[in-house]
Amino acid sequence: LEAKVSEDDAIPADALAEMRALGLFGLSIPETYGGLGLSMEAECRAMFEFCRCSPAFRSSFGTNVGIGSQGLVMFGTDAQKKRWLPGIASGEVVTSFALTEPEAGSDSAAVRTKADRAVDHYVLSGAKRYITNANRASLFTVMARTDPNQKGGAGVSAFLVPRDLDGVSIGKPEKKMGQQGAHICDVNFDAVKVPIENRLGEEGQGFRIAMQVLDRGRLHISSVCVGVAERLIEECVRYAGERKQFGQAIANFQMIQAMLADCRAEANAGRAMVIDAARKRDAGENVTMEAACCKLFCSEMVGRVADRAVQIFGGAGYVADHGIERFYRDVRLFRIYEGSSEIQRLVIAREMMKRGG
Ligand code: COS
Repeated sequence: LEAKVSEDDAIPADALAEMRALGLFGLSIPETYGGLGLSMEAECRAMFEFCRCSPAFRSSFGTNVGIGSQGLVMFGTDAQKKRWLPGIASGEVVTSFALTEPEAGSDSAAVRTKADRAVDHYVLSGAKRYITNANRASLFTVMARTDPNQKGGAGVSAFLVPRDLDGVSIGKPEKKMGQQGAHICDVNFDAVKVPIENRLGEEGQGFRIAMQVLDRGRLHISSVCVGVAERLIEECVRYAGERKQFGQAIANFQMIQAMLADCRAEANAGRAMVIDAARKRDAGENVTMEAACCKLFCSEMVGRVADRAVQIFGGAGYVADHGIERFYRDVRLFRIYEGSSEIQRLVIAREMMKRGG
């Protein structure tokens, strides 16, 4: 289906239904609420396997498993969890994470969307940008400023905002470089009345909630990068064995072998890093630095693997028929979303200063 999904910019409804039936939307949702309740390590291992296909498929359930649900899983009240998690786990409710704004990308503490407190609700106003799955979502986790006197993260709170509240509107999906079939849109809030019981955590905790959700999300994305790298390596080994030049398979040439070997060594390193960090998170350790290391290394690693894949396939890698150029475009996003490589380096260095190494 990969070529069709890319061509149509949509995943067919029956494939989505099959993914729901497999439990993919609820991998990380606790079993009490109808999910599979996988550990971080198990979730990452599932992604190593699942992501041997076009990343657009993962994106369809990725927000439910990760950034769209984990604020609720980690910081929600029992009532909030009972209300929403079963629908998220089954895939009936698609979730989305609304942090980024036109003027708040890497500097995510600069959000301007505001939530003014009234008697029994907040009035939410502002604009969010490049929000994954916004066009399919029925529930948003929204970070908004509740204290205009606090400039940074301290004035930000998190809210669970159902799509059907008056004043919520969604822009058209953006035309993108890759990952067709996965959509990002603007989301606008025009004086939306959000009930007080929809606030996630306390007032002023929203930025920290977002950061903790992203720590986890960055591990998830790293495992996605490993899965995609495995697929590309498989394609490269197959093609290098089949393609003949100078009277023999190009796999016999040492310059091709060097590229294959570099791909294998780096993918293995990425896999080992992810498993190690996931195990630490499962053991209750703080993995802010480890998750950022994984995201930095794995997203750059899959970029190098995709680049070598185009080189090994040569002209065939550049034309659309083999799908290699599609992966080359798809993987570029991994170095940008859920924190760019530059932000990962910054997070790593800050944690090193705190930990003394
Ligand atoms: N876990 C828990 N708390 C965290 C945290 C984490 N991972 N990261 C930061 N915090 C806390 C800090 O401890 C600090 O708390 P105090 O004010 O009590 O000291 C507070 O949050 C503010 O942190 P900091 O001063 O580090 O914030 P900065 O504005 O300097 O920004 C970066 C931090 C740049 C790391 C953050 O804005 C970031 O990750 N940006 C990228 C965002 C991103 O990934 N966007 C992608 C879109 S979402 S798909």
